[in-house]
Amino acid sequence: MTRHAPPPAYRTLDADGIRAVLAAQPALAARLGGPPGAWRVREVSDGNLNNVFLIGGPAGGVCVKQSLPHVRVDPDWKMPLDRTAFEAAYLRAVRPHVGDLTTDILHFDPDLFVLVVESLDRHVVLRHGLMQGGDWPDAARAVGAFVARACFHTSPLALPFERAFDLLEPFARNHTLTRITVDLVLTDPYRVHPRNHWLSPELDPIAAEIRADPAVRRRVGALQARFLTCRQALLHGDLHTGSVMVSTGGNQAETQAETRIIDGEFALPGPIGFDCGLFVGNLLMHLFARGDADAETRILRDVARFWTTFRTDFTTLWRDAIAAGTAGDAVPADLFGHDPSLLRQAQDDLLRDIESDMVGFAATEIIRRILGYAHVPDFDLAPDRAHRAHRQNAALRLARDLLADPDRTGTTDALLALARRHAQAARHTKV
Ligand code: SR1
Ligand code: MG
Repeated sequence: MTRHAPPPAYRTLDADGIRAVLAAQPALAARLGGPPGAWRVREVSDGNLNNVFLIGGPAGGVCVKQSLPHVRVDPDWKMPLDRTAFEAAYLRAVRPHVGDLTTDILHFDPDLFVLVVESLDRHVVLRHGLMQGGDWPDAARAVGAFVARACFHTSPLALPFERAFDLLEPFARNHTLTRITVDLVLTDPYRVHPRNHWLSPELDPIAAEIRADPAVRRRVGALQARFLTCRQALLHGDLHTGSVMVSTGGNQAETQAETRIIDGEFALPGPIGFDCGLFVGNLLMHLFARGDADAETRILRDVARFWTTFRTDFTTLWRDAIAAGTAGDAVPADLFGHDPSLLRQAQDDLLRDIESDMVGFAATEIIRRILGYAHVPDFDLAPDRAHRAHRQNAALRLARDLLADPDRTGTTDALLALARRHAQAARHTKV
């Protein structure tokens, strides 16, 4: 799917171009209703890579996402267009298993690299909602359920290996975006590189410490190997809080708030703990960015809820498939002579590996979002530069400790305890 020069039919769409593309698709035109001239086109591009528009008509709305031949936030960084094709393929692969935890794909244009999905115009990006002080107590559970279902059903735990390999193979060619992850997430922060940057010289010592620590480097090497060699399931590949939409009005009083996982363009075969770790790492950064006791309670609650839901749902799906005789080739029940306790131990072993990967990848996500190329805006919540540096420093120290001692920190309980300790220490240190 990788192409380096835009195909002749490709052009970057403006509002009129979007109206023309939608008008040419009768089902989309009917969904919007009225004449194309009456459709409102609003650009809502927020990520680093693509143009995104919400289109509203008298009858309804759609969301249009188009790949650009470069990184959206850096036009000098040229890039092939195939990422929306991977996102469309990811949606097709997981939607049957996750239903309304993601969006319905309405149309994909392979010449324009335009993906049309349901409009989520009554939702906000979870990261933005959290930054505005909102609380979505069910969102972490929904993301846990999403990862459990999407990963279980695309793995050889659920499928004969031939079907799993056929499903995963096209995503192994998502080279451009996987290269971004290998470089920006898992490599750059551990070397001196011009793409790295951070906002305050106060972070120079911890950045140097992280780069120099042999235990950190050893663990990062192991995580790089896990990421590139452990093809457990089809991953979302970029599951941060900017890839989660929550319905507005969601707060403790609203129990029916909806959660949707979007933006699966980084999809690839990989270790399940990578998706878990990106989500958890972004939750933890929000905790440190806010820096108050209330955020600590809510975010640690969400981390625990995410993991508990993921673990419970994944295990249940697996046990149900075994009971129904439909499970895949990996860890087959008859290997254990129908000894249920031995089978449970084998399942616990695999879940422990995922949990330990989750903690490691959460740490690498924190480090790359503070010291690498693509930062998160959560730390802008700090009242001034000194507080921002202080909070980022605390998050980085947590991440460093998680990487340096994986045998002691590789469980959710250990992660929660250490995060609490670092958050409280940061609160009680004078800035
Ligand atoms: C050049 S892309 C930088 C980052 O933005 C995306 O959302 C991914 O997180 C990627 O690492
Ligand atoms: Mg994205």
